[in-house]
Amino acid sequence: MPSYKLTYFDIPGIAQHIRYILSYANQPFEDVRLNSKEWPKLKENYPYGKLPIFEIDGKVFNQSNAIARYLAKQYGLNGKSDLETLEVECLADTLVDLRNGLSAIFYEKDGEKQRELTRNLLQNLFPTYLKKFEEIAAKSTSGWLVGSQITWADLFFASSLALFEEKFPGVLKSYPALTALVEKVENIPSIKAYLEKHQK
Ligand SMILES: N[C@@H](CCC(=O)N[C@@H](CS)C(=O)NCC(=O)O)C(=O)O
Repeated sequence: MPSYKLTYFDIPGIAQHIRYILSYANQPFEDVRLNSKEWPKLKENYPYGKLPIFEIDGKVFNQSNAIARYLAKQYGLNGKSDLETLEVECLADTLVDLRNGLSAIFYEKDGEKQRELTRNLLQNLFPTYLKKFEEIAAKSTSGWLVGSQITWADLFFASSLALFEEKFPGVLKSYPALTALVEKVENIPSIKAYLEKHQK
């Protein structure tokens, strides 16, 4: 069995779904969390100066969703057909579009611009994207976003939506199907055990 090591900061951020996928599969992995205060000194040691990175038997890979897709495939979390996989990918990439609206706020140094980005996130991006995601989740008969079984899209959505709610409490309150998805994922025994150990 290969050895897996995930390196990121000590936050959910853009690595939480990778941790969820590995935990869901009961796959042992080294969960390395760097101190963000020390990051400027460490940055040059990492490809492109960015995290997360994922090591498989010492070989280094970057890009969170390339890593997530690879692992999802190993564990059968990629949809049951090519068409389902396409649905999963479309949802994941659309979620990245929304999440970029959140990260832009954290990268913006100018206070006024930051407030404008936050306004745009709360008044435009969240309502537009979450309404559509809610419709998709509400239509599901399985309780999962795509098809009849869990995919990494569910793990990606649940971890990201929980992060949105943590940053902007109440943001999910008008979206019961999305809230139910977060709860359903957080109650999967292996995910629950992971969250109890690391966060909650
Ligand atoms: N598209 C990349 C984005 C990587 C990225 O921007 N990572 C951020 C953390 S969320 C980072 O390393 N920031 C530290 C820096 O740029 O110095 C991915 O999905 O992995």
